[in-house]
Amino acid sequence: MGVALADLDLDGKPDAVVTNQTSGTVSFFRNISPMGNTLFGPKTDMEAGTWPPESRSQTFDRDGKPDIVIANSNSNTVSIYRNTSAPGSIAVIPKQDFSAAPLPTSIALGDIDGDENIDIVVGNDYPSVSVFRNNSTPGSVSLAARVDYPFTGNSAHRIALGDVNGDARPDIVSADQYQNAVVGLPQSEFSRHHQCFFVRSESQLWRRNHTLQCRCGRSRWRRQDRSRRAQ
Ligand SMILES: [Ca+2]
Ligand SMILES: [Ca+2]
Ligand SMILES: [Ca+2]
Repeated sequence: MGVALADLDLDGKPDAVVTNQTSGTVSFFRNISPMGNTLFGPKTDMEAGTWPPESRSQTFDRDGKPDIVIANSNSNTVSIYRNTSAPGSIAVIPKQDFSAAPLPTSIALGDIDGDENIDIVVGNDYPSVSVFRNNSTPGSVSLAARVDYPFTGNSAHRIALGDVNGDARPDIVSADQYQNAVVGLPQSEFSRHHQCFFVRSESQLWRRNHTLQCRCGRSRWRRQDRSRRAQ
């Protein structure tokens, strides 16, 4: 089960979207809270894939209305619900499915290639990390074929985006569920710059490099590792 908050009907109040793994559905709750209280209206259920663990919200089609994306772990798909709500009423079109790598479990959203369209990054338990470049136009959601990246850990179970190495491009960081590790995947494929993978054991995160593979150029993270090892 996962939850995302987004003002779907643009009434100024964040609404809730919940994925239900057992039933394979997504529930939409409109926020009807009066000042000082928390109250959601009756849920509206939509069909999802099989065993959806996570949801995220962003405006994919640049129409100003936040859309919903979910990962379906057991059907190996990512689904997008395009938001067609009007103020006071939540409405989305039925899911639009995109083929994912095996066992997609986590989602992070960000503009990977700098074209101002929000892209979708999916962490897969198999393990790998997939990037779906957003090709949407206003009123229509479209994703390019996913690009899969190898993952040095056992499971890209929870991922996040951030500029880890200071090059002003979002990088991918994942918690590895089964290896007690953090795995970083600095962005490179779109910019043709460096690409590195590293794994550190959780208990020795800042003391000793556990595993390090680097396929190119300079890495601030690698320099940090060396300095730590010298201590
Ligand atoms: Ca709302
Ligand atoms: Ca939208
Ligand atoms: Ca983009």
